[in-house]
Amino acid sequence: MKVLPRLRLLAMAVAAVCPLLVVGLANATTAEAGSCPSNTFCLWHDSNGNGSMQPVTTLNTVNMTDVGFNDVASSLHNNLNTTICVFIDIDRGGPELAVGPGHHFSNLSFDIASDGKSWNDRISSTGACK
Ligand SMILES: [Ca+2]
Repeated sequence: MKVLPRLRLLAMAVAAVCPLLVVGLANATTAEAGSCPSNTFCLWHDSNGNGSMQPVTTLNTVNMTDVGFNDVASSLHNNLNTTICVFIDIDRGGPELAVGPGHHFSNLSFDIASDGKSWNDRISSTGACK
């Protein structure tokens, strides 16, 4: 038979091509770092808008202890149309940092509070400035 060698060759070719090429799409659905919704003040766990994000949509006092975000924020973006303040202590206590509309702080470890220490991982409440 003349066909057999050809079939064998074809079988070998198919076997060589067959190993599956799995294309990695792991990062395709990752949210863009630093995106903050409109009419929202955003606090992020990490610098440059990375890590988990805590949204705040009111100038009323929000204690970070109540929302599970106490002393962890490392970057901010104010997408409200008004200035909002963050505070070292709950109930708008301690030093405050005013964040104007459209302003962001990409790394709070570079921003020093009135007590001489950086703002990184210390914010405990947000609300109207005093
Ligand atoms: Ca604090």
